[in-house]
Parts: sequence; C-alpha cells; structure tokens
Amino acid sequence: MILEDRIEANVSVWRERVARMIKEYGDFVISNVTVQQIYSGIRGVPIQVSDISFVDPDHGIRYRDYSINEILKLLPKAPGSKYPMVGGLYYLLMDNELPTLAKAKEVEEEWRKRATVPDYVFKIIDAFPDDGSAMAMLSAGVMAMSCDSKFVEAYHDQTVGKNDYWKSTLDDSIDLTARMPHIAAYIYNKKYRNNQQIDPDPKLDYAANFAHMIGKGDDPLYSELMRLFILLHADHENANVSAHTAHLVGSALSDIYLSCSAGLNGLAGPLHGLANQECCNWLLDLYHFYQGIPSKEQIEEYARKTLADGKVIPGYGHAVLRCTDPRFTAEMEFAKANFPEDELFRTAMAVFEVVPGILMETGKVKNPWPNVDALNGALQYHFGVTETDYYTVLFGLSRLLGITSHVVFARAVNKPIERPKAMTTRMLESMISEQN
Ligand code: HAX
Repeated sequence: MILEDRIEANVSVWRERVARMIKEYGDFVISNVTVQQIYSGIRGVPIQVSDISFVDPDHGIRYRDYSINEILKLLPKAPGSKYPMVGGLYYLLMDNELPTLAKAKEVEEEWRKRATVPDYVFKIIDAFPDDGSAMAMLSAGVMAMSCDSKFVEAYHDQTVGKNDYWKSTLDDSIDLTARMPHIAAYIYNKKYRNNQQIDPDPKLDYAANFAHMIGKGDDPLYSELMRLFILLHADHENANVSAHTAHLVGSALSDIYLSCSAGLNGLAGPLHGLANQECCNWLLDLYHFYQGIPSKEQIEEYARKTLADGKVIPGYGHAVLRCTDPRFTAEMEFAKANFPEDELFRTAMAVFEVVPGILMETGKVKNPWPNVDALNGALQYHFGVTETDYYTVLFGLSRLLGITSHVVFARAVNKPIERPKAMTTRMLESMISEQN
C-alpha cells in the first residue's frame, strides 16, 4: 500500500533523528514556564514536535512547510477541478513529499476499497434522537469502530513488536478516514433529510462523494467547496485541543478510534470547532436583526452589544495566529470568484471591515483578525447547507486527516506515554517565597 511503503522507507530516518536529538541535546533548555502559563492553559509552552504542520503566528498554517497558497497551487487537482484531491493532501500529511496525481489517486483508490461502514455504526447513530448532537453521533460512531481495530489485534499478537505498531495504526487510520464521508453524510441525512440515505458513488473523488451523499451532487461547485474546505481544515499542528487530545489518548496506546473520538469531543467545544456554527448564527442574527446587509454603524452597534453582553465575537481572534487567517482569505477568494453578491457573504465582508477595529479598542484581544470560522458557515449556507449545528461535523471530517497523521507519526517514532506534572498551590507559593 502506497502510504505504508512511503513511511516504511522513511521511518528509520525519523527514528534516528529523534534518538539523536534526545541523546545529544536532551538537556538543551528551550523554554522556561511561568506561573502565568501554568494558570493560563500552558499557553505558548512548546509541548510537541510537529513536522506535519506548523502554525506560524504571522503567516498561518503550513503543511509540511508549504503555505496554504503553495498547497493550493502545488497539490494535484481532482480531474476537471481547480482544487486539490484530498488523497494527495493525505499523502503529503503522512509523508513529506508532494505527490503526483497518480499517487493522489492511489490513496483515494485505497480509501474506496475500505469505505464500507460497518452496520453497527449506523445502528449506534440511529439510537440517538434525530435532534441529538451531531458531534456526539459522530464521536460515538467513530469510537464504536474500536472493535474492528487492526492495531488492537496487532497489540495482542505476540509476534508483532512495538516497532511495527505504526503499521496497524496506519491501517486503522486509512479505514477510519475512508469511512468518514459516509458516516458524516449519514448523520446529515438522518438529522435533516428525513433519513433519506444516499449510497456512495465509487466513481467520485473523496470530497465529491461526500457532496453526493448529502444530496448536493448536482452542483459541481459544492464539490469544489468541499475540496477546499477539507484542505483548509485538515490540520493546525498537534498542540490544539482536538489534536492534542487525540495524541494524549493515543500515547496510552489506545487505538486510533478511541483517540480520534476523544479529539472530536474537544473539537465540539464552542471555543474550538463549534465556533463556525456560532459565527454563522451570529452573522444570521445580525443580518435578520437589520433586515438585510447591515451598515457599518449597525455592525458596530451590534458588535458592541455582543461584547457588552460578555460574549466573544465568533470567528475573530486566535490563540496562536496574529494575522488574518490565510484560510479565511482562501475562502473569501472562493466566494468572491463564485458568488460575490451572496447577501450573507457580503454581510461577513462588511463585518470584516468593522470588527477588528472594535476588538483592538478593547486593548486585550491579542489578535483582532478573522479566523477560518468567520466565513465557513456563510459559504455552506450559500449552497443550502443551512443546518449550522452540523458545521462542526464538516470540520471533524476534515480534521481527522491531520489528527490520524500525527498519531501514526507518534507511533512510528515510538513516542512514549504523555505525562506532564501537576503541583499544589502551596508548592508554588513556597518556590516563589524561597526565590524572593
Ligand atoms: N471577541 C471578544 N473577546 C475576545 C475575542 C473575540 N473574538 N477574542 C479574544 N477575546 C478576549 C478573550 O476572551 C480574553 O478576554 P479575558 O481576558 O476577559 O478572558 C482576551 O480577549 C484575551 O484573549 P486572547 O489571548 O486574545 O485569546 P485566547 O487565546 O484567550 O482565545 C480564542 C482565543 C480563539 C478562544 C478567542 O479569540 C475567541 O474566543 N474567539 C472567538 C471564538 C472563535 O472564533 N473561536 C475559533 C478559533 C479558531 C479555532 O480554533 N477553530 O477551531
């Protein structure tokens, strides 16, 4: 299998690099931790090495050191499409080589062979009420597949050593990512289309097949949006809530399904993946409140009221970024090129002109610029995917590509169980008083 061959070819180099780092520079100090950082979500403390992707605060995410613009240009495109094939993106995340179109297609072919979702997954999703949380359904469906895990089988097989655990983890990752579009579509159809399910179409590429399964197959532009959406949301280094959670769980040698289900639960939080739904709802409320595209003065009034109510303005700010998110820019360009007159998009653009200034005025927001969530919903809305409580599932579908790549890499280099240290307030106080 193409991904296994590539990783096999590189794994000894990766391991030697890690071993050399620890052996020769194990005592090298890269940062000190302050009291404030301990109390503030270990913000800014390096806790991972992430070669798969890196969030550059001033320029945004880089996958394997390529910027979003480079990735959009350099990855092979789906036939007849302006946007890269998801299979090529997965190849790049798993390795550090830009794939050819043939290689991207080979990954998608592997997914096609493994796309059958076990029936018990659908039964578990069916057990939820139709108005239940879409993310809870997704997480439960993913977690259930742990009973099929090839890693668990390998772990109990006395003949498989620790150095080979990555192979069965990769196998599980490909199975999981192959099944994700159908599981995500099943949830959409159960919740919003009276359970009218649509079978996968093996002739379609990964993104187009998902579009087809939620009933949007007739509009080729929606498939283009999903290719772009999946690419933009695939990874954001491995220290954010969802990726770090999945890594932490995986570090206990839990299988990929348990790890990814835990990561999805983190993604479901309003300060993380749920923000795209909150942002779209905020935009819609604003648009309806003023009965159309609001003026700058109206946006200002509305944004100030949001802040005065003690709420955040969703879609703005970021824990790491200190610039306009290039993923926001890529989505803006997509909308400008294809539906510049869409009223919700124009509302989002008007907000972009006003909100950063208001956030700057607060004097406390470190990054007043839009993140990717500021436009996600408006774009989905344009195509009639108006069910905002589903948007985080779209994010999860995409993000598992990055998360599974990180977990495979961690297994390949035998990263150990993660176990930071806690201390008591009394210990902290006495350390401080001893030094003062
Ligand atoms: N609106 C109002 N206040 C904001 C704000 C915003 N958009 N962004 C930050 N602030 C406030 C914070 O709440 C914090 O206030 P307090 O000191 O009173 O607690 C202060 O500004 C400093 O925060 P920060 O250091 O600039 O930002 P954080 O790293 O603490 O938080 C968040 C980063 C993304 C959570 C934050 O900017 C936020 O809540 N944004 C709105 C929600 C959002 O868009 N989330 C999606 C982020 C992208 C993502 O991860 N997607 O998955």
